[in-house]
Amino acid sequence: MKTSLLITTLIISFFINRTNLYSEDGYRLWLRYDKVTNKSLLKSYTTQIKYLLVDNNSPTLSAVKEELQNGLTGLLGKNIPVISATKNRTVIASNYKKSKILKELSLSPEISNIPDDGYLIQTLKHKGNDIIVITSNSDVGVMYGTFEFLRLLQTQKPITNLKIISYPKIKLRILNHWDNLNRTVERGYAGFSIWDWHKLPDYIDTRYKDYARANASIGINGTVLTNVNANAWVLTHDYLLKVAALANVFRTYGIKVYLTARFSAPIEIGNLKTADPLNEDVRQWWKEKVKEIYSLIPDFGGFLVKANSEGQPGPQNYGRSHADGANMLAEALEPYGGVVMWRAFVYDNNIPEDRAKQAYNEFKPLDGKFKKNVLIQVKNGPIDFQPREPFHPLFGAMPNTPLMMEFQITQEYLGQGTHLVYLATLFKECLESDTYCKGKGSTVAKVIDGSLDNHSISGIAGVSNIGTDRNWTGHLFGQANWYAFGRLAWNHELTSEEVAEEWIRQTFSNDNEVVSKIKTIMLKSREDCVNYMTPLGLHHIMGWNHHYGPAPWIKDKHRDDWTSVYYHRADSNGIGFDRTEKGSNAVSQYYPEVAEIFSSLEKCPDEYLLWFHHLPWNYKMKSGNTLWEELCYHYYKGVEGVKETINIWKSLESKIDKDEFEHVKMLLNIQLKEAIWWRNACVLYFQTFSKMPIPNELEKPDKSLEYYMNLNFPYAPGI
Ligand code: BDP
Repeated sequence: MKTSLLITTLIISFFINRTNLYSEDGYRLWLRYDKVTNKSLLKSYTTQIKYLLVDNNSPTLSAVKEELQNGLTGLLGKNIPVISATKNRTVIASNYKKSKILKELSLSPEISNIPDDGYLIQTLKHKGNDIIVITSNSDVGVMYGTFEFLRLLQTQKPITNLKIISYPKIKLRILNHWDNLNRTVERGYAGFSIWDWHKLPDYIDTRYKDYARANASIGINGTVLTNVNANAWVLTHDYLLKVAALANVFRTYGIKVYLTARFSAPIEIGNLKTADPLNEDVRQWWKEKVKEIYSLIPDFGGFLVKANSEGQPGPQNYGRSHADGANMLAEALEPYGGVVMWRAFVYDNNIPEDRAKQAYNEFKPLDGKFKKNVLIQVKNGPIDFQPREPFHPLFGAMPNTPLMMEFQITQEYLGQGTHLVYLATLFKECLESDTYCKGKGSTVAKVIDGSLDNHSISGIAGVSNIGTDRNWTGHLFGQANWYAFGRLAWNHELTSEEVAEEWIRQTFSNDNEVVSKIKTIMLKSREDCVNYMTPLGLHHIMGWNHHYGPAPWIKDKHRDDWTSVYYHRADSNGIGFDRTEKGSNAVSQYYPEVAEIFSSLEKCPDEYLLWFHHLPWNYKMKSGNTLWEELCYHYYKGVEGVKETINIWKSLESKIDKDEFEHVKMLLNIQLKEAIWWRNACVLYFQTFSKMPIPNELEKPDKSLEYYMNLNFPYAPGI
């Protein structure tokens, strides 16, 4: 009797502790499908979900079936049989246009009007049977609905009386991989490129499918496989076969592939003497190339182009405009429905003009001159993915051209691979900015979703943070930024908080303490980072070339616009870039309502102060502090923020998988070290100009400025 009791106890405790034995490596991302922990919800789910019916066949619907089977088996802890005729408590996933079964049900009439990618999830009674329907007017819409349904269960939401209608606000939701053919990743901090070019097209890594699943689960429907600093070689026939092999995997999940087109490809791989976009042979070469691509990849998405920027070739090499270049490619792609995403990230150190103004100057006059299948891809801010920038003045300035948003998910300027910085707040800050281009409420979001100017195409791109690291993104919390990009691309009205909460529940746990504490950490993380790196509107003061760590002292390089002193302009009189009328007048590129705010010292938010104004060190801030004191307080506050994050994280030790807990803890310690490094280096450097003391109550840097200036990182990642 006693031994059997002991054995029973041991078995029970084995199962209770099972989760502790299993160590989590992050590979499953937010698609973990672990068994629902809330007992009463689990019971309610298992009574409502007894069978699964996926009618009609297509590769996408097979993938839907597989996902639902795996997902439900995991979440409910039991197998859900697949049936072919409706029974009580069936989940039906089906394309409305093709389904006979659904026609018999009294589905919400709205289904007929839901745009293709959208879906309806509805609970219904039919002939006495309770059923749950996931449907859409397209197969991929059924897939998006499926992932939403699984998300409801993963985040432990009730599923009785469902009627969810959802469709994306933006049409092209695209990841940009800055991946090179040798598998290095420009600004990548999560290992090497996941595209194993050498073994393609014959070897299909299982990661490709998991990559596609993850993207489909958040609505991403396109991927640019190659770096914007492009290599023409990817357009050779052998490489196109490799691209086609990837496209074959992604197609099932509604993801199109795109490539970066190197403007000089006709010379480099086509034996032509020129790449002049108005030259007939060049135009013909691109047409032939595009034809070849579509013969291999019938649903090829199109080209992303970086031209005449940072040394990349482009139409201006031949005295032609960006419109000439973009239109040549657009013409070649047009018969097949492909698009050109032409980047507005252009600036030239030979032009004696504030770098922040150059893209606008170049592109605004071209509004209306692009072919219908061209989108202009604009970075969120006018300089370059800094921890904080005002929105790019091109948003709202080109009403006749669809403008795409380009965000950077990889944290080139926000702590790279080791800082926990949740970017949804940065994305939202930009999307919600009011351009005033059509009066109050003309937000950047409405410019890029096409609603303000009735564009038929719209797009948003995120520079990927994905690599070969087992957990995909290096830092586990990097996954949250991939997730947030996709979710906001689908629906930019979601709040940063909602997205964070979804991600936490799917990634860590539905435990309330875990959810609320991690949410606190995530929501403040970007402001902490701005504070310890570039407070009050400072920008571009990072390390030379690798962009790792602080280096506000960078000067005397071959390009002024790649130095730090160009941007902070600190001297004994003060600090900041005067972009008002008295300075570079970059403010004039904004609509008057916005320009007035940024120009005025009273109205300009502290967050953008030194972006737009050069001010004396003893300038009186709204807080009553001098500018110098305020700068110090912000730097110190940033560091305190990271300390606070570490304490919150530590308090969750018993509730987080051991390996994940340790992984994040170690990275947070690195983040703290680096936040202190940023703070000390910047405060000491700026002090050489302000000649003012660090406020008394703040601890003094323990190292000298010289020490920081002598640090060297020849092997920093990402270049
Ligand atoms: C900069 C990166 C550089 C990219 C460039 C771009 O440092 O590696 O090539 O952006 O977006 O921020 O083209």
